[in-house]
Amino acid sequence: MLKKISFLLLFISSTAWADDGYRLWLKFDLIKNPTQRATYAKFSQFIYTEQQDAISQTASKELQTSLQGLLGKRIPIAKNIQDKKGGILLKVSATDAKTQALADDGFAIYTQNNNIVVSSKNPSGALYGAFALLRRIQTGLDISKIDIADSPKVRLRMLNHWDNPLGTIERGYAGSSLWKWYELPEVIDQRYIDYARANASVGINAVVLNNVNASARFLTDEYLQKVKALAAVFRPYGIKVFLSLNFAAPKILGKTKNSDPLAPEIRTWWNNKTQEIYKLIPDFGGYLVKANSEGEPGPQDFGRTHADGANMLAEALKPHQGIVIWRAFVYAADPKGDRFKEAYKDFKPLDGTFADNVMVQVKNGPIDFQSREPFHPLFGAMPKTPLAMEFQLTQEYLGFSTNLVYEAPLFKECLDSDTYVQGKGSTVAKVVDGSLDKHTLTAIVGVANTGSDRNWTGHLMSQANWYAFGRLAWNHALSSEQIAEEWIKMTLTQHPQSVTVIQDVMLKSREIYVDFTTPLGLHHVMGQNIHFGPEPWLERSARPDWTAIYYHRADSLGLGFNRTATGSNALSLYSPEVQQLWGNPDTCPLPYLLWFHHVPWTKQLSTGKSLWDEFSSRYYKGVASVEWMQKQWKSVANQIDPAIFADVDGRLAAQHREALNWRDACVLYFQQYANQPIPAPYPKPTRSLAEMKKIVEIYQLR
Ligand code: BDP
Repeated sequence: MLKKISFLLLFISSTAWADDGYRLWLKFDLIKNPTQRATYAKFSQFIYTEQQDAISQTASKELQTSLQGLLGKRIPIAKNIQDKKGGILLKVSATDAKTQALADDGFAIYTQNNNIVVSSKNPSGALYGAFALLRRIQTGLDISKIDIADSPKVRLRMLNHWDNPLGTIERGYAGSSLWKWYELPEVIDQRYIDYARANASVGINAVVLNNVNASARFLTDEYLQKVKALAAVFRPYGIKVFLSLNFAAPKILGKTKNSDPLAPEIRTWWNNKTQEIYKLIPDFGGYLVKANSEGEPGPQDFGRTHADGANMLAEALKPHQGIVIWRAFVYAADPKGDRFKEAYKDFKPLDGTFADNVMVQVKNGPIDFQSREPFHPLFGAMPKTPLAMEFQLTQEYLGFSTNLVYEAPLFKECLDSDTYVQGKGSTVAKVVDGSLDKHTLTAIVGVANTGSDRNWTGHLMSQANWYAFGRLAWNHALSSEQIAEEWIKMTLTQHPQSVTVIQDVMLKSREIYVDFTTPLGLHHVMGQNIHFGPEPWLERSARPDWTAIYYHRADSLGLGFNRTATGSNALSLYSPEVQQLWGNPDTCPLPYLLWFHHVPWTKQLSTGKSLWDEFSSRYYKGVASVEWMQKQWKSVANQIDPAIFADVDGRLAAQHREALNWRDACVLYFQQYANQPIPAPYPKPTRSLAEMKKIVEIYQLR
């Protein structure tokens, strides 16, 4: 009997709950409160649009199915409006007074004659407006007197997939590639459509399908047919497709003598290839290029510059309105140099020499997507070149898919940083959105964290990073708090107290991760190759700037990389105001301290503690904070779907285990140099440094 009851309970709970996370923030479940439902229903009697284009049709279809879910009734698509009231009108018009001031893709939503009007200049605007209206309903906001206008701050809101032709993903932690290359172009997986919906719902309008370490195979007819099929799925959602290219493709595919960008034969090859692509995909976006970086081919192989390479491709794309996005992630291996300065050295002199359909894509920080980096010194240093911001959503350096790290605060910290290049307020965001130097070609890019895992991102909480990225790429002025709140309410729960608890955990999560891995500006001490776990003792690698000791420079005197005038002087790449802010170890904000200074272990910091005491305490605090996150999460158990609850709960336990590894490894390793005891009240690790090294060695086994 007992067995039967428990089976029944299991059955009920798995039908009523058991959310596998597939629906992301687009759940559209029935609004439970009937009064609230009725207020929304008043404005959802019908949907009407005059537009016949595919994107507007998507907008009205999305409204229809989503509202049906939320309100529990079918909403008709009206053939005309005549005197109808109580509906939603999608209006695309460049002359509507409300749309005059909007940018492309922007929308206005207002009430008129008892209807809600979503008005925009182009069909994509209608789609984004429709999702914005739905978001208001999903999060329980009033729409009865709605009157809003919203425009994206940048033109390209783009995901970069690092996906390979055989289905693996470089730095992917959520399964294999979403793109089932072998099945394409014949089989169209429903996931492609759901992926496009999710992107459109947050305003993402461009996608690079393949890894920046690009296989030339993507430029063959075999793969271009597959790309064409994906482009057709994404088109009705307002998403353009781009490809990463291999700079040596002419030689690899065309058997040319070389791939010299100034050789007429090579230019012709690219012109022809580009024409071939546009014949298949008339709205193809363009090329993303990683050149002369980490072994990838590039123009420097032929004594040419990055601009020579980019401009050759720009010329091929120009007649088709395509663009080149050329990455600035380059760094020569110089054991005496400072990797921090490499990209600046290569790119700054090229400012003003790029064709007008070229953008240079710069990572948020000068090294490589660490948990905290100062903003990249190229921001503000190339006023004549449109710079795209590259963030990384996939958690390569943020604990893969077992660590809860909400990335919005990391993105915001960079975007809100002041470059001072045109005086106070010259933020990185203003460089990127074009307002500082009057650029209209603008982009914010995120390296995708999606994969074939049922819940898309491995860690369910990492869905929030995809969501936050889209929202911030649309409007970098939004706060991390607001974005978290929206996401939680749409994805996890609307229970007010639980929303607050989860939001608090999310907002603190990045700082907690920094504390138990790389506090006070320590960087690049992770396990080599796989970039997981601690390996601060790493002394030898294929390149000096892939070791840990290159960055932390620990010795008996102190810790940190001196980048002031007495050291590498990387600080000199910034404006005088920034140099002043970070240049003095007494006043440098603690989060950046070890990025710029070699600090004596005994130096007293602004916290009142010595460097060693503060530094080692952070690891203990970090671990304790993970325990706090676990406790907070358990406290909302009753308000969260049990399957999601259990999954996140398990991942938090894994995070705790990993945090202990980081703590013990780093504290014991650096203690050898500091030569001081672990500060009270913290206990000495029970494991030895030798044991920690063994644990991490195993991480590196293949
Ligand atoms: C590093 C990754 C490497 C990428 C490279 C890049 O470790 O896999 O190829 O960045 O951005 O973070 O090109």
